[in-house]
Amino acid sequence: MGADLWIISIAIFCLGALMGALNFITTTLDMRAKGMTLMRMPLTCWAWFVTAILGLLAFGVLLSAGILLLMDRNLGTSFFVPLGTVNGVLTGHKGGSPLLWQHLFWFFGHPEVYIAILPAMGLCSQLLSVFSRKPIFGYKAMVYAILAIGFLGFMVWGHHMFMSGMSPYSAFAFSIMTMGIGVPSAIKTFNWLGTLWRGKIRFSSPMLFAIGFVSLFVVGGISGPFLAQPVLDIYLHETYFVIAHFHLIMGVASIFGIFAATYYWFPKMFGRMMNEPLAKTHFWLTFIGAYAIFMPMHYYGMAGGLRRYSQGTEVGWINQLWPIQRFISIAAFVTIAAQFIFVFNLFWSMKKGKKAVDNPWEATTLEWTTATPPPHDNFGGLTPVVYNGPYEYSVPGAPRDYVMQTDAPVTARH
Ligand SMILES: [Cu+2]
Repeated sequence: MGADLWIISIAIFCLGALMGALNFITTTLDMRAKGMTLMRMPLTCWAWFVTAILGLLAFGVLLSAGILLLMDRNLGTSFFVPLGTVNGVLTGHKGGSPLLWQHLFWFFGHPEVYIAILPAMGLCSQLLSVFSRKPIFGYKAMVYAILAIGFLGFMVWGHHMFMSGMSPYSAFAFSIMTMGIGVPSAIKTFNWLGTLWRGKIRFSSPMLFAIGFVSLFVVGGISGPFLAQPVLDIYLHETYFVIAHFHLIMGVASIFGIFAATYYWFPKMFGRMMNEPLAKTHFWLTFIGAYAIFMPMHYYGMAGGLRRYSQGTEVGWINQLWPIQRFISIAAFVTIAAQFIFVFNLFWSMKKGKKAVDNPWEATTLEWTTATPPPHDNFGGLTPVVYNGPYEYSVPGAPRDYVMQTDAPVTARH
């Protein structure tokens, strides 16, 4: 029975993988026929592509783990139940491993971090190029860095389990792999800075959020290598240092991606511009607010402040740290309040915003070649033909400072 289930599961997996591969090949060939080769794809699309693969591989594991957990709770199995109790209630089964649950959960949980942030990385790369009026620095390096981050993301789940009694040798391997993710992340960061360098920067609201994303990504990411050291992680585990780290990078940085994308594509979606002064107020309050919330958390965590405790009044030294908590709470309320500016701007601009032209940001990618808002099926039945790469800004000899992907080729940069 067990062996049959294995064979059926593996057969279903192989069939799915085969269908996915066929779909990828036919779609790629279709795109090629219209000039859109993989290396002419905007980095936003590359990031979504890799995110989709991560989603396929990671969520399946979470789903399986969830089904096993439900069976443990309801059907009398014992995948994760070590002794005869579940939540303090005696059950008739035992012999499972809670560590198995941790492994399955984090095999999903770590790639999930990249599922949240890769799309923001892709679209912020795109925005930095558009609003610096420069080609993205190192397009191919950016693509390979996304692929490397996606691949390494599946190798490092054990860094969430240093405290589980893991062998120091395994911990060392997970630690080295985790440090390895720093390499493609640094490549991306330097390329973002290289894109900004000497650009004719336009500080429109999508660009502010894209730059804010880079800032938060660096500041949130830099504490990753600290936490990747088992010896430091054993001290910092369950402290607010961890909260500060992952909220900055996975929470706020990704949310900045969502805001950047909304301000950028709103005109295309609704045919109207969002209000810039409101957008900039929203940016500055959120940007300063995010730092005001999460920077003090690092100190609170290093001083030993623990997560998941509603009060620390019994413990003297936690009492002394209470003003930090109070400051964080006030900063959080102010930052949350600032989000109502965004909500108001969103709905107000749909009705009252100034009318948008087809290509308000003077960008090069395909969505800006079609009408605003786009016709049914996006291109009115005419699939555009692509002649250029996605980041042809300040091209020498071109009539404008940008060459759209559908324009006749001026240079053969890609
Ligand atoms: Cu992780």
